Amino acid sequence: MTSRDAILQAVPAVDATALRQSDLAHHLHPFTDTQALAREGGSRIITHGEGVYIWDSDGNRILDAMSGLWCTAVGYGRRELVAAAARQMQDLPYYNHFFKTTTQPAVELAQLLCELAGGGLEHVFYTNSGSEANDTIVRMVRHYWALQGQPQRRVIIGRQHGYHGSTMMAASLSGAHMHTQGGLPLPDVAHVMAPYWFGIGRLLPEAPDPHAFGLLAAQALEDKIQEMGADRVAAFIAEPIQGSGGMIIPPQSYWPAVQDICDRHGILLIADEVITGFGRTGWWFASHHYGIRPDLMTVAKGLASGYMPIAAVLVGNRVARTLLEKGGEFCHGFTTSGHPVACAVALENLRIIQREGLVANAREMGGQLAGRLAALQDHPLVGEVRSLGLLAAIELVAHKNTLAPFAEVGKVGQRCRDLCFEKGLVMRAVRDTMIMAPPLIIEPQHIDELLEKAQQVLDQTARELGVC
Ligand code: PXG
Repeated sequence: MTSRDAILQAVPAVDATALRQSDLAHHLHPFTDTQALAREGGSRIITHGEGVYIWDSDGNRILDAMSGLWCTAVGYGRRELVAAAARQMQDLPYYNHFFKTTTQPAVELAQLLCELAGGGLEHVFYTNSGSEANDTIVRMVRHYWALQGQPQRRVIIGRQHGYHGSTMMAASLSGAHMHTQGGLPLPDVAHVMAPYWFGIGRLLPEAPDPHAFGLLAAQALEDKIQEMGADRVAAFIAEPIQGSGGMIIPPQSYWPAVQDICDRHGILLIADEVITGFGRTGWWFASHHYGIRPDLMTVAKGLASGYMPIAAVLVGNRVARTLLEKGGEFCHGFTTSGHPVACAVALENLRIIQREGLVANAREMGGQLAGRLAALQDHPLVGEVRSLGLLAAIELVAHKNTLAPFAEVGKVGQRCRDLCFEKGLVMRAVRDTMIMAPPLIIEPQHIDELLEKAQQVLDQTARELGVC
């Protein structure tokens, strides 16, 4: 019996129709229009996964080129992670780290995280989600500046198209698309443009090429700092590559210029590596690739490959020393911060990434993915393809010659996304950009399957639009 058959046998049969009805009746989904979902008959029920594949309740096998939600670095069905969780649950299913207590997995994981990150990031604060981690950072850096005798340094600068989470502060730090509900953004948050060449820079006469645009986008940060007053700005937060904003890979000129601006103004640089961390770009962290020296870093998702909810703030020496030496008690923490089972699973997950050389695999497979994507460049719907490691995007355009976007933004992307699912492939649409972030365990035959299916879906979308 293959391991897949064993899994299928172990999966209890579900009454899909009843489950879907109950889901519609009782389960409020994130970022979902329930009325529209009901019209389509409800949610697809995902029953199990193995390797790079997931299965739905109709028995369809689907290549998950999004790693769930950018999470499953080591793929689905890893027995080592199940064993690590079971062991820890047996020994100590829960304890907290509040009142002079600690647990072994939390300590070991913190040490490993600091070793992997390097660059003076030598302290770890645990949270349960990336959103909580970014909220934590804001409290931490404002406390840091108060301890430095500069309590007026409260402003955090984020970027348009940024995504830092859904809690009040994390959503405030995110781009304007996250401010339409709930009375956001909170005060003392500002935003600058994204280094998005295809979507923005290409259309600006003052930016003749990506290099010049990278410098211009960095200059927008300097301008904003001057506008706010440098002595009021606490930190700049940014994803090295903007993931859910549309896989925005900045021009090479961008990050060195941003680093220089933060250094010159003494502003803390926060790298949100929730998506880009743990090998996704072919480097342990995208900061290593770009030469970014963050003062603080947020990690989540790939940290435990999504098997457990866990995230962390990695704190550099500049901030940590002040907090430790002068800060007293940091009045912040969650009941399940550094949950021992989540830490044990994360630890084993990182050891798998190390043991199996998955960072190198991401780089190698990323090279193959880039090569295969380049062949799509001639497709009548494709305006641009771009990738770094196992992060990739295909920009769909209405007019190949002018690269003009579709009049109704997002409709074609959604259609393309739905067709992908029908063909047995998960890609995600951001506006009309198709994005992918497959598991780091991906092999050449999966890249072939991914690109064949993507090609078929693009062809069908083009046929429906009457463009080929
Ligand atoms: N930072 C980044 C860069 C993220 O991508 C968060 C923080 C927040 O993490 P939590 O664990 O609080 O969700 C994220 C999350 C999407 C999508 O559709 C992306 C995320 C979450 C939900 C949907 O691409 N990223």
